[in-house]
Amino acid sequence: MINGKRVVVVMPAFNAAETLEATVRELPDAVDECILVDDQSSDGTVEVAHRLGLTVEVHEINRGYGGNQKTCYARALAAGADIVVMIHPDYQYSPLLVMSLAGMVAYGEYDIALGSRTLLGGARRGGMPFYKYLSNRALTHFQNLLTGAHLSEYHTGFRSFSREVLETVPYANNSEDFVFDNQILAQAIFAGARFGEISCPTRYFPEASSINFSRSCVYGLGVLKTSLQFRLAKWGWFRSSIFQFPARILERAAQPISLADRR
Ligand SMILES: Nc1nc2c(ncn2[C@@H]2O[C@H](COP(=O)(O)OP(=O)(O)O)[C@@H](O)[C@H]2O)c(=O)[nH]1
Ligand SMILES: [Mg+2]
Repeated sequence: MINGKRVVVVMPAFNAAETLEATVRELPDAVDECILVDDQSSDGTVEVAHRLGLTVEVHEINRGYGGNQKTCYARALAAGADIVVMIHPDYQYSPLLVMSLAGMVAYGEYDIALGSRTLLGGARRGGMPFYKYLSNRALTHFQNLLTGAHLSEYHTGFRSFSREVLETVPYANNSEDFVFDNQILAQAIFAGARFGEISCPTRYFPEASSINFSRSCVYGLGVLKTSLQFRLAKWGWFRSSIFQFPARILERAAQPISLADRR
Protein backbone atom coordinates (compact mmCIF):
# COMPACT_ATOMS: atom_id res chain seq x y z
CA MET A 1 0.00 0.00 0.00
CA ILE A 2 1.08 3.50 -0.66
CA ASN A 3 -1.14 6.49 0.08
CA GLY A 4 -3.99 4.01 0.67
CA LYS A 5 -3.55 2.54 -2.84
CA ARG A 6 -3.16 -1.16 -3.49
CA VAL A 7 0.11 -1.86 -5.35
CA VAL A 8 0.27 -4.94 -7.56
CA VAL A 9 3.52 -5.92 -9.27
CA VAL A 10 3.25 -7.89 -12.51
CA MET A 11 6.01 -9.95 -14.08
CA PRO A 12 5.69 -11.17 -17.67
CA ALA A 13 7.90 -14.24 -17.53
CA PHE A 14 9.57 -16.45 -20.07
CA ASN A 15 12.37 -18.72 -18.90
CA ALA A 16 13.15 -16.63 -15.84
CA ALA A 17 13.96 -19.43 -13.36
CA GLU A 18 17.58 -18.31 -12.92
CA THR A 19 16.79 -14.69 -12.11
CA LEU A 20 13.32 -14.72 -10.56
CA GLU A 21 14.36 -15.21 -6.96
CA ALA A 22 16.89 -12.37 -7.06
CA THR A 23 14.19 -10.10 -8.49
CA VAL A 24 11.49 -11.06 -5.98
CA ARG A 25 13.83 -10.87 -3.00
CA GLU A 26 14.40 -7.16 -3.67
CA LEU A 27 10.71 -6.28 -3.91
CA PRO A 28 9.77 -3.86 -1.10
CA ASP A 29 7.44 -5.11 1.66
CA ALA A 30 4.83 -2.49 0.76
CA VAL A 31 3.96 -4.39 -2.43
CA ASP A 32 0.51 -5.94 -1.86
CA GLU A 33 0.62 -8.71 -4.43
CA CYS A 34 2.98 -9.99 -7.09
CA ILE A 35 1.50 -11.74 -10.13
CA LEU A 36 3.70 -13.74 -12.48
CA VAL A 37 2.35 -14.78 -15.85
CA ASP A 38 4.30 -17.59 -17.45
CA ASP A 39 4.32 -17.87 -21.22
CA GLN A 40 5.11 -21.58 -21.45
CA SER A 41 8.65 -21.43 -20.11
CA SER A 42 10.70 -24.56 -20.64
CA ASP A 43 12.68 -24.08 -17.42
CA GLY A 44 11.44 -24.15 -13.81
CA THR A 45 9.98 -20.61 -13.76
CA VAL A 46 6.56 -21.76 -12.52
CA GLU A 47 7.99 -23.92 -9.72
CA VAL A 48 10.23 -21.10 -8.50
CA ALA A 49 7.31 -18.66 -8.62
CA HIS A 50 5.12 -20.97 -6.51
CA ARG A 51 7.93 -21.50 -4.03
CA LEU A 52 8.33 -17.73 -3.65
CA GLY A 53 4.60 -17.34 -2.92
CA LEU A 54 3.69 -15.39 -6.03
CA THR A 55 0.27 -15.47 -7.67
CA VAL A 56 0.92 -17.53 -10.79
CA GLU A 57 -0.96 -17.72 -14.05
CA VAL A 58 0.25 -20.00 -16.86
CA HIS A 59 -0.58 -19.50 -20.54
CA GLU A 60 -1.71 -22.68 -22.25
CA ILE A 61 0.21 -21.69 -25.36
CA ASN A 62 3.18 -19.40 -25.94
CA ARG A 63 1.62 -16.05 -26.88
CA GLY A 64 4.62 -13.72 -26.83
CA TYR A 65 5.65 -10.81 -24.63
CA GLY A 66 2.71 -8.56 -25.58
CA GLY A 67 0.21 -11.35 -25.05
CA ASN A 68 1.82 -11.96 -21.70
CA GLN A 69 1.37 -8.32 -20.64
CA LYS A 70 -2.30 -8.42 -21.65
CA THR A 71 -2.85 -11.22 -19.14
CA CYS A 72 -0.72 -9.40 -16.54
CA TYR A 73 -2.83 -6.24 -16.64
CA ALA A 74 -6.17 -8.03 -16.80
CA ARG A 75 -5.21 -10.13 -13.75
CA ALA A 76 -3.89 -7.13 -11.82
CA LEU A 77 -7.10 -5.17 -12.38
CA ALA A 78 -9.17 -8.21 -11.38
CA ALA A 79 -7.06 -8.44 -8.22
CA GLY A 80 -8.14 -4.92 -7.25
CA ALA A 81 -4.94 -3.05 -8.11
CA ASP A 82 -4.95 0.73 -7.85
CA ILE A 83 -1.35 0.92 -9.07
CA VAL A 84 0.20 -1.69 -11.35
CA VAL A 85 3.98 -1.89 -11.63
CA MET A 86 5.50 -4.02 -14.37
CA ILE A 87 9.02 -5.27 -13.85
CA HIS A 88 10.80 -7.96 -15.86
CA PRO A 89 11.70 -11.05 -13.84
CA ASP A 90 15.17 -11.12 -15.45
CA TYR A 91 16.74 -8.91 -12.74
CA GLN A 92 17.64 -6.32 -15.34
CA TYR A 93 15.90 -3.45 -13.55
CA SER A 94 16.03 -2.55 -9.87
CA PRO A 95 13.09 -3.92 -7.82
CA LEU A 96 14.26 -1.60 -5.02
CA LEU A 97 12.72 1.26 -7.00
CA VAL A 98 9.25 -0.29 -7.32
CA MET A 99 7.69 1.90 -4.62
CA SER A 100 9.37 5.01 -6.02
CA LEU A 101 7.65 4.39 -9.34
CA ALA A 102 4.39 3.44 -7.62
CA GLY A 103 4.50 6.57 -5.46
CA MET A 104 4.74 8.89 -8.43
CA VAL A 105 1.34 7.60 -9.52
CA ALA A 106 -0.17 6.90 -6.09
CA TYR A 107 0.04 10.50 -4.91
CA GLY A 108 -1.80 11.66 -8.02
CA GLU A 109 0.97 13.61 -9.73
CA TYR A 110 1.29 11.24 -12.71
CA ASP A 111 -0.74 8.58 -14.50
CA ILE A 112 2.32 6.62 -15.67
CA ALA A 113 5.87 6.54 -14.34
CA LEU A 114 8.82 5.03 -16.22
CA GLY A 115 12.13 3.75 -14.91
CA SER A 116 14.48 5.17 -17.53
CA ARG A 117 17.85 3.66 -18.33
CA THR A 118 19.03 6.58 -20.43
CA LEU A 119 18.17 9.40 -18.03
CA LEU A 120 21.50 10.38 -16.42
CA GLY A 121 23.30 8.00 -18.74
CA GLY A 122 23.09 4.67 -16.92
CA ALA A 123 22.37 2.43 -19.90
CA ARG A 124 25.87 2.07 -21.27
CA ARG A 125 27.35 1.82 -17.77
CA GLY A 126 24.98 -1.10 -17.17
CA GLY A 127 26.30 -2.82 -20.28
CA MET A 128 23.59 -2.12 -22.85
CA PRO A 129 25.05 -3.16 -26.22
CA PHE A 130 26.05 -0.16 -28.33
CA TYR A 131 23.66 -0.97 -31.20
CA LYS A 132 20.74 -1.21 -28.76
CA TYR A 133 21.73 2.07 -27.15
CA LEU A 134 22.03 3.81 -30.50
CA SER A 135 18.68 2.52 -31.78
CA ASN A 136 17.04 3.35 -28.45
CA ARG A 137 18.22 6.96 -28.76
CA ALA A 138 17.30 7.28 -32.43
CA LEU A 139 13.85 5.71 -32.04
CA THR A 140 13.16 7.78 -28.93
CA HIS A 141 14.09 10.97 -30.77
CA PHE A 142 11.83 10.04 -33.69
CA GLN A 143 8.93 9.18 -31.38
CA ASN A 144 9.29 12.38 -29.42
CA LEU A 145 9.02 14.33 -32.68
CA LEU A 146 5.88 12.49 -33.74
CA THR A 147 4.11 12.27 -30.40
CA GLY A 148 5.17 15.61 -28.96
CA ALA A 149 6.07 13.91 -25.68
CA HIS A 150 9.57 14.42 -24.29
CA LEU A 151 10.42 11.03 -22.86
CA SER A 152 14.05 10.03 -22.32
CA GLU A 153 13.19 6.54 -23.60
CA TYR A 154 10.17 4.51 -24.72
CA HIS A 155 11.73 1.08 -24.38
CA THR A 156 12.13 0.38 -20.70
CA GLY A 157 10.51 -2.70 -19.18
CA PHE A 158 9.99 -0.98 -15.82
CA ARG A 159 6.78 1.03 -15.57
CA SER A 160 3.93 1.89 -13.24
CA PHE A 161 0.37 2.62 -14.32
CA SER A 162 -2.70 3.94 -12.58
CA ARG A 163 -5.72 1.70 -12.70
CA GLU A 164 -7.47 4.37 -14.73
CA VAL A 165 -4.87 4.32 -17.51
CA LEU A 166 -5.19 0.57 -17.90
CA GLU A 167 -8.98 0.86 -17.94
CA THR A 168 -8.81 3.62 -20.55
CA VAL A 169 -6.30 2.51 -23.20
CA PRO A 170 -7.40 -0.33 -25.53
CA TYR A 171 -4.31 -2.44 -24.86
CA ALA A 172 -6.17 -5.62 -25.82
CA ASN A 173 -5.94 -4.42 -29.45
CA ASN A 174 -2.13 -4.32 -29.31
CA SER A 175 0.41 -6.72 -30.74
CA GLU A 176 1.21 -9.98 -28.97
CA ASP A 177 4.89 -9.29 -29.65
CA PHE A 178 7.47 -6.88 -28.17
CA VAL A 179 6.05 -3.78 -29.86
CA PHE A 180 3.18 -3.97 -27.35
CA ASP A 181 5.44 -2.00 -25.01
CA ASN A 182 5.61 0.84 -27.44
CA GLN A 183 1.96 0.79 -28.43
CA ILE A 184 0.70 1.11 -24.87
CA LEU A 185 2.81 4.21 -24.29
CA ALA A 186 1.60 5.75 -27.57
CA GLN A 187 -1.99 5.02 -26.53
CA ALA A 188 -1.45 6.65 -23.15
CA ILE A 189 0.10 9.75 -24.73
CA PHE A 190 -2.85 9.89 -27.12
CA ALA A 191 -5.27 9.78 -24.19
CA GLY A 192 -3.45 12.63 -22.47
CA ALA A 193 -1.86 10.66 -19.64
CA ARG A 194 0.70 12.51 -17.53
CA PHE A 195 4.13 10.87 -17.64
CA GLY A 196 6.85 10.94 -15.01
CA GLU A 197 10.32 9.39 -15.17
CA ILE A 198 13.05 8.37 -12.77
CA SER A 199 16.49 7.08 -13.61
CA CYS A 200 16.97 3.36 -13.13
CA PRO A 201 20.16 1.33 -13.22
CA THR A 202 20.17 -1.52 -15.72
CA ARG A 203 22.12 -4.75 -15.78
CA TYR A 204 23.03 -6.61 -18.93
CA PHE A 205 24.11 -10.23 -18.52
CA PRO A 206 23.20 -13.31 -20.59
CA GLU A 207 20.01 -14.26 -18.68
CA ALA A 208 18.77 -10.65 -18.73
CA SER A 209 18.75 -10.22 -22.48
CA SER A 210 17.61 -12.70 -25.08
CA ILE A 211 16.43 -10.38 -27.85
CA ASN A 212 18.86 -10.71 -30.74
CA PHE A 213 19.67 -8.34 -33.57
CA SER A 214 16.98 -9.51 -36.00
CA ARG A 215 14.21 -9.40 -33.38
CA SER A 216 15.44 -5.93 -32.42
CA CYS A 217 15.04 -4.87 -36.06
CA VAL A 218 11.46 -6.16 -36.16
CA TYR A 219 10.79 -4.24 -32.96
CA GLY A 220 12.37 -1.07 -34.39
CA LEU A 221 10.18 -1.19 -37.49
CA GLY A 222 7.14 -1.73 -35.28
CA VAL A 223 8.09 1.37 -33.31
CA LEU A 224 8.29 3.46 -36.48
CA LYS A 225 4.89 2.17 -37.55
CA THR A 226 3.37 2.93 -34.15
CA SER A 227 4.65 6.51 -34.28
CA LEU A 228 3.21 7.06 -37.75
CA GLN A 229 -0.10 5.53 -36.67
CA PHE A 230 -0.11 7.89 -33.69
CA ARG A 231 0.39 10.95 -35.90
CA LEU A 232 -2.30 9.90 -38.38
CA ALA A 233 -4.74 9.24 -35.55
CA LYS A 234 -3.91 12.56 -33.94
CA TRP A 235 -4.57 14.42 -37.18
CA GLY A 236 -7.82 12.49 -37.52
CA TRP A 237 -6.77 11.05 -40.91
CA PHE A 238 -6.75 7.38 -40.01
CA ARG A 239 -7.44 5.64 -36.73
CA SER A 240 -5.84 2.20 -36.56
CA SER A 241 -7.22 -0.36 -34.13
CA ILE A 242 -4.77 0.53 -31.39
CA PHE A 243 -6.19 4.05 -31.27
CA GLN A 244 -9.85 3.04 -31.13
CA PHE A 245 -10.80 4.93 -27.99
CA PRO A 246 -14.27 5.63 -26.64
CA ALA A 247 -15.75 8.85 -28.01
CA ARG A 248 -15.34 10.73 -24.71
CA ILE A 249 -11.56 10.19 -24.84
CA LEU A 250 -11.33 11.11 -28.52
CA GLU A 251 -13.16 14.38 -27.97
CA ARG A 252 -10.83 15.35 -25.20
CA ALA A 253 -7.65 13.91 -26.73
CA ALA A 254 -7.52 17.00 -28.90
CA GLN A 255 -6.51 18.91 -25.79
CA PRO A 256 -3.42 17.99 -23.81
CA ILE A 257 -5.04 17.66 -20.42
CA SER A 258 -4.49 14.92 -17.94
CA LEU A 259 -6.53 11.80 -17.41
CA ALA A 260 -6.96 12.99 -13.85
CA ASP A 261 -8.88 16.05 -15.05
CA ARG A 262 -11.27 13.91 -17.03
CA ARG A 263 -13.30 12.34 -14.32
N1 LIG B 1 6.27 -14.09 -23.43
C1 LIG B 1 7.48 -14.00 -23.93
N2 LIG B 1 8.33 -13.22 -23.30
C2 LIG B 1 9.56 -13.13 -23.78
C3 LIG B 1 10.01 -13.82 -24.93
N3 LIG B 1 11.31 -13.50 -25.12
C4 LIG B 1 11.64 -12.64 -24.13
N4 LIG B 1 10.60 -12.43 -23.31
C5 LIG B 1 10.49 -11.57 -22.13
O1 LIG B 1 10.58 -10.25 -22.59
C6 LIG B 1 11.32 -9.45 -21.70
C7 LIG B 1 12.36 -8.68 -22.47
O2 LIG B 1 13.20 -9.55 -23.15
P1 LIG B 1 14.76 -9.48 -22.97
O3 LIG B 1 15.34 -10.61 -23.70
O4 LIG B 1 15.07 -9.39 -21.52
O5 LIG B 1 15.10 -8.11 -23.72
P2 LIG B 1 16.21 -7.01 -23.44
O6 LIG B 1 16.56 -7.09 -22.01
O7 LIG B 1 15.58 -5.73 -23.83
O8 LIG B 1 17.38 -7.36 -24.31
C8 LIG B 1 11.91 -10.39 -20.65
O9 LIG B 1 11.24 -10.19 -19.43
C9 LIG B 1 11.65 -11.79 -21.19
O10 LIG B 1 11.26 -12.66 -20.16
C10 LIG B 1 9.05 -14.65 -25.58
O11 LIG B 1 9.31 -15.30 -26.60
N5 LIG B 1 7.81 -14.71 -25.04
MG1 LIG C 1 15.89 -8.09 -20.26
